[in-house]
Amino acid sequence: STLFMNDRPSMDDEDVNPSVSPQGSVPSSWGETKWGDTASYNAKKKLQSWYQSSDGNWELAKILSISGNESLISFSEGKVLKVKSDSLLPANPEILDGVDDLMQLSYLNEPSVLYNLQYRYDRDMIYSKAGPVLVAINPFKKIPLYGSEYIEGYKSKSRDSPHVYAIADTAIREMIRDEVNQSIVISGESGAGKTETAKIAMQYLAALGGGSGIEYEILKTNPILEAFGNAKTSRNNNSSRFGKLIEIHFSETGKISGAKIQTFLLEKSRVVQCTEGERSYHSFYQLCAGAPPHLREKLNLKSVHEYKYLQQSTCYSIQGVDDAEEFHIVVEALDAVHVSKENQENAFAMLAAVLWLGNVTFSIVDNENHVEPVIDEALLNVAELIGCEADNLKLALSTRNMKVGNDNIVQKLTLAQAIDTRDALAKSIYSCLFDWLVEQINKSLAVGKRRTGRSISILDIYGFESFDVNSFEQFCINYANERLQQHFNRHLFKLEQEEYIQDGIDWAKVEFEDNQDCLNLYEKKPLGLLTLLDEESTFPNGTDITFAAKLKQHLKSNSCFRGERGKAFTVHHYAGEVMYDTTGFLEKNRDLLHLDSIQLLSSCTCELPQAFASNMLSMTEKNVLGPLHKSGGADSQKLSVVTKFKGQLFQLMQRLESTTPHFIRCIKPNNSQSPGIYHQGLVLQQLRCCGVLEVVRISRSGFPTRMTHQKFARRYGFLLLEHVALQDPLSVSVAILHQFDILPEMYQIGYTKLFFRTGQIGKLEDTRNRTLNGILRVQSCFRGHKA
Ligand code: AD9
Ligand code: MG
Repeated sequence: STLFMNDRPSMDDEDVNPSVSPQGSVPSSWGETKWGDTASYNAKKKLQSWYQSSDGNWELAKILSISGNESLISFSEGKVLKVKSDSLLPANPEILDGVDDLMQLSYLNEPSVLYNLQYRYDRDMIYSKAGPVLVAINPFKKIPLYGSEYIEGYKSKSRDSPHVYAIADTAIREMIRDEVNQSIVISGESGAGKTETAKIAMQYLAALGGGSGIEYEILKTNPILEAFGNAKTSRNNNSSRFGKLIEIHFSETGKISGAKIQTFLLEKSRVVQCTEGERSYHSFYQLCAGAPPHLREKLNLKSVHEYKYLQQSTCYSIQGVDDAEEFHIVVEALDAVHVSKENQENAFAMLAAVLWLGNVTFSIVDNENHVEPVIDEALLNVAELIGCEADNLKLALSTRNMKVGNDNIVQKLTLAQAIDTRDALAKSIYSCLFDWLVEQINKSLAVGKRRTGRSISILDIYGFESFDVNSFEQFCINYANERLQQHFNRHLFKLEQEEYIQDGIDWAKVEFEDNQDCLNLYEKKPLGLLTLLDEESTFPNGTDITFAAKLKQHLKSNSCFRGERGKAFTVHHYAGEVMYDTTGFLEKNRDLLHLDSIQLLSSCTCELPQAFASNMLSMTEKNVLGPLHKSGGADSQKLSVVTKFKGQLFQLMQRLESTTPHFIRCIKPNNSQSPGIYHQGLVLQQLRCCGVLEVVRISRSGFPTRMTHQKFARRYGFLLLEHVALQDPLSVSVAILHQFDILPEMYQIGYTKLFFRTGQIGKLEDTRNRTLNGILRVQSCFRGHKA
């Protein structure tokens, strides 16, 4: 796709503009080359340049002399090299080292941007602006940028360097000023720092909107959701395995009145299956390590090493994390959101039940390989923890009731079927428990009846993932990230351009990466990845192999798709290529829980299993295989996991579309989760795929601030020294622009709106606020006198 902007930078411009261009001013010389383009730089003697060494890293060098196409360059350590002139890129003058906003760079090439971010990163300035977008580079260590002193600083505007607090502050101000709901959309790869960033934003909102005590509860939702929804992966020791949108509501007076959390697709498979080096959900390890003696006894808890589900990976602990201590933090948090002690124990009992279910074993009971669970400690513990007869549990795990014609038949299960049934039960109990917790939290945070105010939503989903082996979970996670990337593109590129065109503004084209093709690959009907997956999932004879074959047959001509050998296929995502292994795709997409299992839960004497069962029956009726169906899930009416997920994502996007978005891009500087290591190639790849540089280009040449003539006149008209009352809004607007000496190149007047370059409106807002405060002071003085 193309994007339009005015002032196409000239490639011939040789002069470096050495003056720091303050926000809002337009550098007279762009001197930039195309993003990623290493050619077309007119080398000049004595200039600082970037030279890409054989390891791919960029180094600063000075041009000593030029002859023909070749330049002699010297490095700071004294080395001299003869290179092709067109392999050099211009570097910015030193005075621009470490600027706050990439918009201020005279040269906006890859090495300059990388260097600027690294310069700041080395000095613990992990936040930078890329036009309207906040770039956050994960420090992987504690840095002293947070807490009340900083919050106060951003609130009072005595601090203004890029920060999550500054973004949160803008969101609050714009919510109040424009009376529009806001959103803070955080994206980035797995381990880039999204969840931490979301918490930092919440901290700021809680501090500014606090007072009622509800802000404390809101902050306490984090340890709970992280305990039950995060796990150690090979990418991130605290990886979110669910997506989360938290909507924080404010009253008219700007105080928090409540909040609502929505979660997306928890990775269930982790409960029963875990890769080497990773862990299952934190909650299991925390419970086993931290439960007090009476609870240990009541739940028959053992150490983590005794549970088969946890034994699949030999990793039981995380460096620097004390699971027992975390357990106490979670309990405290559960107290804070008013989950009763009784309910807390009920919830922990469900965790224990899941762990013991994993230890249930089977033995063959006839010569047709049918099995029954062994009646041992594990089975008896599960029965006790969920509150059912051991015999009923045994039946549910070894038989299946089916209706054939008018007859009810009881089918015995083979070992593989029994294990599937057991694991499906464990997964359902866990995911129901997770949903139940979210429900409890939402009850506690519920917005009061007077829902008059506005809200700020914070979106933190699982980041883009690419492992050695990628399965159904990555397939869904990366799909969600594609949707989010499109939202980003739409707001920063497409809508921007459309508005210029509509309002008759001068502009010229600029390219940006569009990911519509990849979304089409997923969503197109009837031949997209999702429909093909659903179709195959409903075929009784469909297997992962037939699914893979079908993909190859129908999608081979799609440029974002590549069939691989065997059961694999590759998708070309905006963030890179990912090869998926279709093993388990169909089963995970069907996500069946047999009616026998649900009936078992509903017959339990304990409260939670009953609640889970009725929830499952009411909400996912279609996902249940009951006696009505023959076998295997041949019912095409069932709502599959991807279909449900797609629906959720569409809804999410709709909700976000009704808000003013603020974007934060988290960047992971290395793959080893270590502080102080800045891997240029890795950072570059992330900057490239999320379009950060194009955003800077647009912002620098575009007019990011806009207001209708009417609104502008209404808002600032009273500041006019000469009264132009009763005049049309456009004349009033023009008078204001003149009075404040706004330079002609700093704005454009469209048919319906005024468009401003960055920073221009700030001057007006400041004067307005000062004047208004003055008026308020006079008024309160006046009232004081009267009283
Ligand atoms: V995933 O997609 O959920 O796998 P995230 O959420 O992007 O991922 P997360 O916020 O969990 O990453 O950050 C990973 C780790 O980086 C954290 O556990 C911290 O140890 C570290 N981190 C991230 N941001 C900061 C920060 N601002 N200050 C200090 C940080 N450490
Ligand atoms: Mg996360």
